[in-house]
This record gives sequence, structure tokens and C-alpha cells, in this order.
Amino acid sequence: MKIGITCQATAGGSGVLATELGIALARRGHEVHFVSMEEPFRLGHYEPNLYTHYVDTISYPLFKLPPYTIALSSKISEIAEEFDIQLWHTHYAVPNAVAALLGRDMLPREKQFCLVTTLHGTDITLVGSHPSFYRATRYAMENSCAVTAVSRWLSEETEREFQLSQPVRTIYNFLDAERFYARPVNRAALAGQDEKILMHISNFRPVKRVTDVVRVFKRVLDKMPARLIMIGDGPERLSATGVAKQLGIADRIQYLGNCENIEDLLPCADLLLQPSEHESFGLVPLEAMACEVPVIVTNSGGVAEVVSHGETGYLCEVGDIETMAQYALEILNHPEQAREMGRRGRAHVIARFPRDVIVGQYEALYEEVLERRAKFPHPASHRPGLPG
Ligand code: GMT
Repeated sequence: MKIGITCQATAGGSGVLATELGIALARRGHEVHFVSMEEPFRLGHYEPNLYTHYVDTISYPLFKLPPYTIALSSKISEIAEEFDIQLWHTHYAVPNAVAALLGRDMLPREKQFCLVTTLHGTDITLVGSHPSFYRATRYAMENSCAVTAVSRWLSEETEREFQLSQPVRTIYNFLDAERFYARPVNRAALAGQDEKILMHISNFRPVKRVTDVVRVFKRVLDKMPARLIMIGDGPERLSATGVAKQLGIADRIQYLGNCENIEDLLPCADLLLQPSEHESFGLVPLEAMACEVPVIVTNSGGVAEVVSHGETGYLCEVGDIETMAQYALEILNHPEQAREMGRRGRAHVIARFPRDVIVGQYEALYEEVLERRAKFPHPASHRPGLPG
């Protein structure tokens, strides 16, 4: 199959998932073309069957901001035509799905691809549901041949919020368990021998509640020597450093910025903290569990479909710093129990989120929409559930 993929190129779970999917599809023999603003985060190597194309924009004094979505749609259209792409898969609805639809409509009817849209989280919960994007997001979903979401929670949330005429299917995220595992690591660069390592990885947006990470860490530090390793970057980093200064613990925290090789860092951690306002899935806890690291997350959004409370980590209420700190101490004070929890975490990831099965679910979906198109060639009838 020839498959086009559009995703956010910046550091974030939706781009990571799209990249991993593209790589897996290319390795299964499909021809995969990425179209994005720049090289997607974590796609920094050559893969046979996989091609990247970047969107060109111009800056012109008349525009306050270059109209990226239009440039993206033109590029999608150009690449789809040049490489005869039948199936386009967009990740993160805004603006990618809208741009892909526009790109599809620029093509002659017989060259128009089927569009599959995968929702990742804030493209629905924060951005897509905002009045300035709502209609465009709904239009893109209604005119996609199929819409998927990365958790049952997000599928239900989307159906409730957007009242779509087609169901949103759940296809869970996955990872490469041969890349994320409890590999031998050298912790010495991150902490002293007697110090525990707590880790947080995110793009430091308000939804991640990074100051809660710092406050939980303070409660742990009151009881034992420890270090907090913060990976990623974003607007809330300043708030995190401010709170750490106020609490007098700034020197116990190290900020590593965006790192592509988190599989080398995660296994150093004694636990991972992700106290988000909500998470539609939680790819970072999944990566931590694959590395046998216990996780403390908030029970908000789809994370409960990923983390099993008391088995692979702990689910807490949003903002409940005291309980998060208690669970953190429980993990850190009982290393043997924590190791058991870590092992269960990895087994859970392998059993519930197997890469090959989940990539196969996407392939089956592509085949289904393409077959439907073959039967009912008009774009508006590509959607399952509609008469031809
Ligand atoms: O929706 C976002 O915040 C962006 C997105 C990203 O690119 O990081 O994160 C979402 O997609 C990930 C991959 O599917 C999920 O693991 C994250 O839980 C989800 N983030 C939120 O829902 C806040």
C-alpha cells in the first residue's frame, strides 16, 4: 500500500506514535510518505520504504503569520499525486485533518485518497472543542473515511462532544518493547549512589501540572535523599523552577531538555510521575512501564486504560499531592515490591499493547476503507455505515 502520514513534528506523543507507526508500516513493506513542517521528532534515521517531505511556507509582510495549513494542504495534494497515494493517515486533527481534506479535494476525483484521522487528545479536549476550531474539526471528522482515537475514553468523549454520524473506533497506542526495556544503565551522571531518582517527561504545558511534580518531590525529599530528573521543555518550565526555588529544592532538580533517546534515561528512574490534568492515553507511562519503572499518574482521561492501579503503578486524583507522595514513598521504601511492580508493568505493556497486533489493526482499517472506496467511489460515501 502507498500511505501518506501527517503529524505534529514537535516533541509529543502524537508525533511519536505516528512516527513509530510509519516505521512499522514501512518495515512491513508499505511505501510510507511523511508530510510535516520538519523532520518528525524521533525520526532521525534512514528507513527503507519511508520518505519525508517538508512543507514550504513563505513569510510575506501582509501576513501576520504564514498560512501553514494552506501550504500543508498543497504539499499533501502534490505528494499524493506524485506518488499515487491511496490512503492518507492524519494524526492530531487540528490542523492536519482539515489540511488533508483540502489537499484531497485539490486532486482530480479518480486520484482522491481515503482519509483516516487519528485523534490523540487535546486536538479534541482543548483545541478542537474550542469555538474557534469546533466546526472545522467536526467537518474534518465527518468527512474522513474513518476516525480513530487512542483510548475508549477519547472515543466516547469525541462522540459526546461532536455528535458524529460515524463511530469513533478505539485503536490503542503501542511501543517498540525491544527498544524500551530495563536496559543496564549508568545512573552516576544523574544521582549519587544513595539517592533515588524520580523522573518526569513531558512538553511542560499547563495540562501536565509540572508544579505538582515538584511539590510531590519535595515531600519525598523530606524523607529520603533523591533527585528529580525533568525531561522535555515548554511554557511551564519557569513555573517549575520558581516553585522549586520557593521550596528550597532547586539544587536537587536537573532539567535535561528534549531528549530523543529517552529509552536510555527511563531505566535509570525509580519511579515516573505524571500528574496531568488529563491524558487521553499516556504514552510516557507506557514507555516507563515497558522499562519496568513503576508510575504514579492521575486518574483522569484514558490513563486508567493504560495503568493498572496497584499492579503496574498508582492512579491518584488530580492535584492530590499528598496521596501521590505517599505512593511515591511506598514505592521508594520497598525496592523489592517496586521491582515486582516494574516487571508486572512490562508484562502488561506486552500483553495489552503489542505493536504488531496494533499495527495490524491500522492495516485492517486501511484495507476496509479502501475496499469501501472501490465499491462506492464518491468521497462522501467512503465512510463505514453510510450507504454507497
Ligand atoms: O494532545 C496532546 O496533548 C498532544 C499529544 C502529543 O502530541 O503529545 O498528546 C496526546 O497524545 C498522546 C499520544 O497519543 C497521548 O499519549 C497523550 O496522553 C495525549 N495528551 C493528552 O491527552 C494531554
